Amino acid sequence: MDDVVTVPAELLTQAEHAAGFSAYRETGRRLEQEIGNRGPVRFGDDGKLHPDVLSAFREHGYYIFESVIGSEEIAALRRDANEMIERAPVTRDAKVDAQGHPALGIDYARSPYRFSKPLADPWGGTELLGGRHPAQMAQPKPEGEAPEDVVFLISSMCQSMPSGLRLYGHPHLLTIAESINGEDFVPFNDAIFVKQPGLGGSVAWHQDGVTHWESPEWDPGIHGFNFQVQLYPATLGNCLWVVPGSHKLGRIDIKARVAANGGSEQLPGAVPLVCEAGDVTIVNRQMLHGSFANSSPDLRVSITFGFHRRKSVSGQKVALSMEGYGDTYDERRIEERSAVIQVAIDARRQQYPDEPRFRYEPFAGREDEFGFNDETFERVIKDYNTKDLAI
Ligand SMILES: O=C(O)CCC(=O)C(=O)O
Repeated sequence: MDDVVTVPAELLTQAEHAAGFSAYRETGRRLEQEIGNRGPVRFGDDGKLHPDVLSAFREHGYYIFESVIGSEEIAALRRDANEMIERAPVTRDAKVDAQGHPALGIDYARSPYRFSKPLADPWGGTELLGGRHPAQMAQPKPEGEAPEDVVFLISSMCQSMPSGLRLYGHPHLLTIAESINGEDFVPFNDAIFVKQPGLGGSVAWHQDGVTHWESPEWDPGIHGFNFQVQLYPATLGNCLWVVPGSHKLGRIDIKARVAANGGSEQLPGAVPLVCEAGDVTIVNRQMLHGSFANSSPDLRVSITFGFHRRKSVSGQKVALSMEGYGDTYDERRIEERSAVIQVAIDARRQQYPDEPRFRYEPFAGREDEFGFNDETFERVIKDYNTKDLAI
């Protein structure tokens, strides 16, 4: 076998790291094709996500919807996302961007940017984010000159990207969220994963949820799900990997899984979520999932945002990156954060007046209070991510 990793992972070059994945990728791709959880968005006679798609999602914990976002909208999202990347602080503590202009977000309540070292794993093996990434991924050495820090994760898309706010009001995506989490579904958060070619860091294997593992009401959907909208193709070399069915297993001992796999990050049974630009994935937040250092030549930018059942969030203690932003998710907090959806629906209507508009039940009859305008930007959108509903 010519692609067995024979040098310690921390000493790998970028090229050795990439080459060490070829058999793993082939196996994963075959399994993904066997499962077949991909295709266009399909709705049933009731207007909700088609029951066959919903049950395939519930069975395997993920689904890839093909060609959901059209090329013009993808182009606008790319422009806005690129601008956010370009306007990032030039180093993680800087106040200016690479052009010497004030960096985007220095006046926001929460900085929109998270950085990693090139090809590094910023969370694996640390206590960050509730210690939910217990095993560190391989951190190969980048080829040639590499910057000290690279942008890894960007938040605040509904405030910073006009196209991001409109995406948040997309009728098909919101119908999917409603079909999975009920008419009173609520938002979680949003983040853009940026995996720059030859530089992008890894996201160590993890399960997202932290709140309900011991709950007597635990079930496979209790921690909600995330969308990822792909702005560029997600390739075998840079995509997100998931372990199908793992959302039903409860909390997984990830460290033990990696140890049982000889310490290798190439966990068996995983499938790669290979996508074209404009495809959208849904992934149950209880899935075991992660992505490897991007030693490939291809950029991945994945706009990630999630939704919950209202009852999973209501009255729960703040968690994950929201620690420090309130104590519990009370009715007022849920109302204020959910209002972003209603404003996004109207921002989308203004841009695409002929598209059917999603009716968000919690705000039915109150649409006029939440039209998109300067007043609602100040009241609802500005610093909305200080009210995220993370569990
Ligand atoms: O896209 C990635 O690389 C990581 C995504 C992820 O971990 C998440 O959505 O929770």
